[in-house]
Amino acid sequence: MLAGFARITNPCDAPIIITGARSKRFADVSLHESKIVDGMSRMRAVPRLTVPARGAVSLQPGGLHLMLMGAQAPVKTGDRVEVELELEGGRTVRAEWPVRAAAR
Ligand SMILES: [Cu+2]
Repeated sequence: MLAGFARITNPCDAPIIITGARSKRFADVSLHESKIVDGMSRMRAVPRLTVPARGAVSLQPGGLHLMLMGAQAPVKTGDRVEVELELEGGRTVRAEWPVRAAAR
């Protein structure tokens, strides 16, 4: 299981809405948000993520992140994982994420 973090910027005059994500290298990719509930970190799925017009959204530890599950092959530090973000309206945006060692 891997988590993906990034800053997503939207240079357009209209908001963009991310409705999903996929990667050839993982069986399942989803948007999650971590929240502290009763002192415990909990994750929930985020079905729609709005990136405001001329704004940005940060995927970061303890907050929004991409959850990558079911790797088709072992993923090593230094690999680059290609992820496609699905946008409302049917467009997709491709991004490449370098794999880093997990913080412990
Ligand atoms: Cu998660």
